[in-house]
Amino acid sequence: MGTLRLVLADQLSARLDIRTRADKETDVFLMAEVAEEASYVRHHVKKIAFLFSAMRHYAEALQQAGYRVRYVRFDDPENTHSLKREIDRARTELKLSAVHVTEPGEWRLKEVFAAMDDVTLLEDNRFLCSPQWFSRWAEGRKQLRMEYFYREMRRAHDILMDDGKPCGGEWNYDAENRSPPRDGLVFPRRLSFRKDSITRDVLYLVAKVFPDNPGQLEPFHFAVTRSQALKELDHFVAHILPQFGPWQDAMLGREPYMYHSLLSSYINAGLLYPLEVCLAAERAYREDGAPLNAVEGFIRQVLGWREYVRGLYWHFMPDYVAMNALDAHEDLPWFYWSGDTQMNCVRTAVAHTLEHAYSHHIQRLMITGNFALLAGVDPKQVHEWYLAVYADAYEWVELPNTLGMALHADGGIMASKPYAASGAYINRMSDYCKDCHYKVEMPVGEKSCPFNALYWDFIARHEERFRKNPRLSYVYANWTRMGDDKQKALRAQAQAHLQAMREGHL
Ligand code: FAD
Ligand code: DLZ
Ligand code: SF4
Repeated sequence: MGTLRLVLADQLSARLDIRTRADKETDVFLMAEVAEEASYVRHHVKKIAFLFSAMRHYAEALQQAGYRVRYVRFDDPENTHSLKREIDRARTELKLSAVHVTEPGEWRLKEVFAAMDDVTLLEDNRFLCSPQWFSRWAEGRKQLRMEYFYREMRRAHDILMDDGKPCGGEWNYDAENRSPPRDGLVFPRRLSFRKDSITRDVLYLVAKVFPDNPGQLEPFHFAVTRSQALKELDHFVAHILPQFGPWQDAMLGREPYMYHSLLSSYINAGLLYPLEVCLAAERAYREDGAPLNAVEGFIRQVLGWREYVRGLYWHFMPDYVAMNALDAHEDLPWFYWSGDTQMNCVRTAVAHTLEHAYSHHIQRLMITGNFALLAGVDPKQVHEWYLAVYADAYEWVELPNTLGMALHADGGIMASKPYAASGAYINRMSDYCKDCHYKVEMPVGEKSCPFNALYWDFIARHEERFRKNPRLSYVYANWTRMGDDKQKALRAQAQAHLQAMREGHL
């Protein structure tokens, strides 16, 4: 008796057990483009197109390798548009009862599969840390700091280690990775992959079926097969990784990618394996002279942050999604969807997002995330925005980054202090402020940079919670030194900015 093997859009990996254990004679792979997955948030059109095209290419590769595949297209008239119903329809029509699925990346889907008869969940062995290992690590610790988790991962996987010690003698070169942008930086060209007939069909479909979803479909540069994604990895390692280090936190209006890898969509969808990505970076250090601060910084993101946020997600779900420790209730301003704001930093980050279904980490954290934090926007609405607009977004990775890292809504499980910053930080790390309607050096006044007053209002609003935090003591010392009049003026200015935000003219 054969098995039905469901492959989700973010499980396009030949090395998963679901594939290596398949019997070509008796088993059938099921892949389905369904409205339930395509519309549980208003996904960016590029995200949908990337995933549908990558799914269709993966199904074709499965068939070419001799497997039996049942592929349900979005516009197939029989499509029931739900994964559960598609499983049941396939079971009946193919007369197969046992179903195998790799653990999905979202709690809601895990619940769906867990409630079905005769569905077996297989471990997602692409990750370098299992949820069980993470929970054991987390047990009994007062603080779950990424840095300690990362060191364990380095040891366990023997990555960037020399005789049991970290390469270069330090675990972390973060301090060398925070340079502001400077004139004369040169940015290597990025790859763009030719659109074949599969991708062209998908682009046509998505334009027709999702006309009101956010984002632009064209230009469409994405890799949609494993071999293309491997080219993207090689290109990054050879031409961009050496510069990844110093300018990791820098932002430039004309450079949506800076020296970032653009690999997250491919790793998360399964076209690349996190381990091979880390090993490629390590090879560049050992064999090709790539600087250690760049290589370590990059590996820390993949082996450290990526695995750590997944561990947190499964450890704290389902409660995590409802956390709102800072009691934030403002509605998400419309300019997150339209980019229609006079704040040049936010406008640029949103414009990059709408064009590419991508923005780099510091734009996500210190521009759109920071603004939502300071303005007190409802975490659930912010979470849904991040989950919708980025091609690499699935709840396991997006939620801890949004709720924990950007919004501090988990009360500090993830970050020991909120990533709150005023305009001065944005001005130091970017070129946005010189072209802005607002004046970054002004604390109050109609044209004052909104990040300034909102920052101090945030500090004042949460004084009880944060005053005793040693990492914020200098901030509260400054706040106190300002005196009553200045404090009142800043807080009134913050209210004026918030009112403008609510009325749609910030
Ligand atoms: P690079 O800067 O080149 O980093 C290399 C790789 O490291 C990435 O490809 C990614 O796999 C990994 N990585 C780096 N930082 C993180 C991190 N904090 N968490 C997990 N992996 C990380 N990342 C997602 O993959 N999906 C998301 O939905 C997502 N949502 C985010 C939401 C917010 C509010 C914030 C602050 C961050 C979010 N991130 C998310 C993390 C990070 O911003 C992206 O992984 C990164 O911008 C992807 O671009 P890149 O591949 O060029 O990354
Ligand atoms: C994100 C997404 C979208 C847009 N569409 C599909 C789909 O049609 N079929 C499918 O199998 N998966 C899709 N996905 C990805 C799933 O939502 C993803 O597996 C979950 O978010 C869990 O990570
Ligand atoms: Fe952003 Fe303020 Fe700079 Fe304008 S002045 S770009 S709002 S930080």
